[in-house]
Amino acid sequence: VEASIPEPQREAWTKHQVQGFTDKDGFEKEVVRHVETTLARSLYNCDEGAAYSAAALAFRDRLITNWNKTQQRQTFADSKRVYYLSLEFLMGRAMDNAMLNLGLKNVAKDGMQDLGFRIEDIIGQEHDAALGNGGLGRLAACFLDSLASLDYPAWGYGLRYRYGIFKQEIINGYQVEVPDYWLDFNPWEFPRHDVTVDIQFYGNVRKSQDENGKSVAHWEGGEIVTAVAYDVPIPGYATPSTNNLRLWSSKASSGEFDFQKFNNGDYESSVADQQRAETISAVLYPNDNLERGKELRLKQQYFWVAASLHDIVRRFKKSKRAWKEFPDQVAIQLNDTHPTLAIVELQRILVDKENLEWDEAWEIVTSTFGYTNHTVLPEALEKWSVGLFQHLLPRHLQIIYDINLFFLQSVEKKFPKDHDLLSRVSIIEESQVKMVRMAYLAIIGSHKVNGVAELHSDLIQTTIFRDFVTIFGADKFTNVTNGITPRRWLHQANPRLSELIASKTGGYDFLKDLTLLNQIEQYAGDKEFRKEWAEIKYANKVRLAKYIKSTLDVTVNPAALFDVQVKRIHEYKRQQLNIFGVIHRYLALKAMSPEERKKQLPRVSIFGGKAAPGYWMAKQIIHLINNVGAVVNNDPDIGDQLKVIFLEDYNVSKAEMIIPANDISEHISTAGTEASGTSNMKFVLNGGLIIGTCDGANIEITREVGQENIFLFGTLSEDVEDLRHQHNYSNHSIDSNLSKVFEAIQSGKFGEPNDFGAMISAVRDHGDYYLVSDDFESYLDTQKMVDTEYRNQDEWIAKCIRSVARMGFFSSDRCINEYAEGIWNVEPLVVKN
Ligand code: GPK
Repeated sequence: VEASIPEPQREAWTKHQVQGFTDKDGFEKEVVRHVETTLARSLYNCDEGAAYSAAALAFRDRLITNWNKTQQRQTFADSKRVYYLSLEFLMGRAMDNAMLNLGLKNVAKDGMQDLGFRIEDIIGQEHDAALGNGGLGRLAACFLDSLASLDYPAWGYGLRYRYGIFKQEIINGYQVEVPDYWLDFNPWEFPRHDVTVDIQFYGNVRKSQDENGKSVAHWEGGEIVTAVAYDVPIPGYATPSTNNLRLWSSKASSGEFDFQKFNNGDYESSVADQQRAETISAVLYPNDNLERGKELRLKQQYFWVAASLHDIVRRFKKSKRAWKEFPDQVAIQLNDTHPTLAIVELQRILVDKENLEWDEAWEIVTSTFGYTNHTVLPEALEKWSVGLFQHLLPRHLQIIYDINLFFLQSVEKKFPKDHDLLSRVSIIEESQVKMVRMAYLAIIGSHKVNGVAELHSDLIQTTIFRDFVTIFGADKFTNVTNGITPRRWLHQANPRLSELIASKTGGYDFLKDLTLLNQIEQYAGDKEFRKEWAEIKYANKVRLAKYIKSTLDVTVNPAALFDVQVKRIHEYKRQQLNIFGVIHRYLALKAMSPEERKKQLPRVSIFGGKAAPGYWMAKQIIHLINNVGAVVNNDPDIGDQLKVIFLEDYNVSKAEMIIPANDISEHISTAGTEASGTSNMKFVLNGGLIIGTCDGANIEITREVGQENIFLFGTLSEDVEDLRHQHNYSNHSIDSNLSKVFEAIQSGKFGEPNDFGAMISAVRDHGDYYLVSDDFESYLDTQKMVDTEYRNQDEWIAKCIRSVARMGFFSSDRCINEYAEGIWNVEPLVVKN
């Protein structure tokens, strides 16, 4: 590796090498220096915002020291690296995580106190980095934490959106979206104005012949947009390893800024061109489990994929290895189909730019990529019209046609004359408007395809991708059950619980090997331990109750059972089933005598989550929840017996406060629809029990914690299709409890009934696709069991302790190790301090 500084001058560099602070004094010195120089303020005008900024800058400097070491080590070792391509990274706040991963939180806490601030207030100043919608984006963030903590040489690649997921406001019970402009001050990124890639769009393809008579494609004309790298350091826990998340931002290329126009006085339109270029990375599409085929989205995808691949190839070429070694140096994981164009782009680079033969190039491509599927919902499977491709990426469309041709020829050879099969597996869907099926392209261009929980991986192999299992064999398809990082979701979100566990397991090793949690199982019967456990839970509930009081002015009793469902609002996730259950509970309470009512177990039903702005039904569900809350919470007959809370603007930092306060959490999707779920893992790890369906990772959670520690109900996935069929072809009957709920809504008790007409008829008149009516009775029965069991607090807490003890499997460390071994074939690379 070449160094820019010649040997004789390196001594000065070594002598002055930045070490970074290690103690309180060093930290304070850095904070004061940043307040007084970087921020140009002083002790006379340092508010909490400035104190946060300075502390964050101090930690950023500290991280970058480790980051430099890690990158140098990786460059020298030149071993295989993993590249995780994701359109979403839902990182949340960085500072608390950085402090904990570096083991410097106490240093910072004491230091800030010396300087006149409380660390919690300072942490609270940070704006979430919300570059994601929900589970898929948060999974990517947990993976980055695990990759660094396990010392894997890994890079994340994504887009630097100027606007992350919108901020949700609730106005008169309705969701209102407000833009999330989060880049005003972001100390966690390093702009790399020297790391740029020019990206081409539109234009046309000219073919010529080289000296050997081989046909060569030239993609010409069109427009150029420049990608600029912004690097975000990702610290591992209890290791100096600090990986890189590289986010691309778009700007007009300097060649593109039209000086002709400018000189002719057409200043406005030259600036407009500039803005058009910047639009590419301007905004995150706010859809979860839904694809809408917008041109700008495809532009985003190609922009990001092309810039990332250019970067990866540039790094590979430095090593001067032969192309066939590329897959020994590079593993690229596709987080859903969003980066599928990377397959086509690498083939294009190898064939058009590097002059490799098609077959040799294709062998390299397919050995490099792995594809993770995150959903079986048909409306979420990406398809792009051939026309749009032809217009935006003409050369890529040709390559897709060739990939498809060679693939179909191989299928034809193996399964002669099965024309139905050929049309079923063709990358091109021969519909009215021809479409490119991205999932098929991803499968054909990868060496492994995985689902994210056992049931989900089985389902993709037996339903949406079954023809591909026939063609490629079952070995190409695998399962990697999702996981979560225990650093953020236990240690950071629930420090007291983490401390209690550490006190019984001999320190914090469990944060690196979560299976060590099994050592706390022996304390499930220990009175003293249970008492401490219950105190921590209660304190977490008090904290949430205070937050509810301050934001919604509703008083909730922390002794009540806290029942939480927070996640994106979607019909398949069935928040409607939950709120119908709440209405049923309310009606039942109203029908009781006051004495009887008092004997019931008090409950707080807590909801939260965003609806995609264009998802009308999801917005109606939010509206109904809020209307029910307005009635129930103000009904003097009800008092503490039932409260219904909708928490505005659910995001990562709110999750860190809400999840530790749960007694019960709801994961009640229609069986077969939730690929995995990851909040189910977070809730149990924080000492709550689940009410859930046999879906996604709920099934494996049951296997781990034991059937007696989870409240399962509802239709099984193998019965879903038959039930749907029955709904459509026979009279679909609604049981009396659900009918009464509908009647109450239609009576106008919860606001204008017409607002909720469509929600009711979806169940009653339009086939009840999500099986709300089928599962309603068993849902109510199971909630009754929850009430009964909660009354026995000793046994309840014992169940929670046993469950936490058995959650080791769900660490994202286990999950990343499975990817590393089974898909990427990469080894950790230890960085010395
Ligand atoms: C799946 F397809 C998608 C999507 O567009 N967005 C998203 O968040 C989620 N997901 C699944 O819905 C979850 O079940 C799963 O746990 C998560 O991805 C991570 O795999």
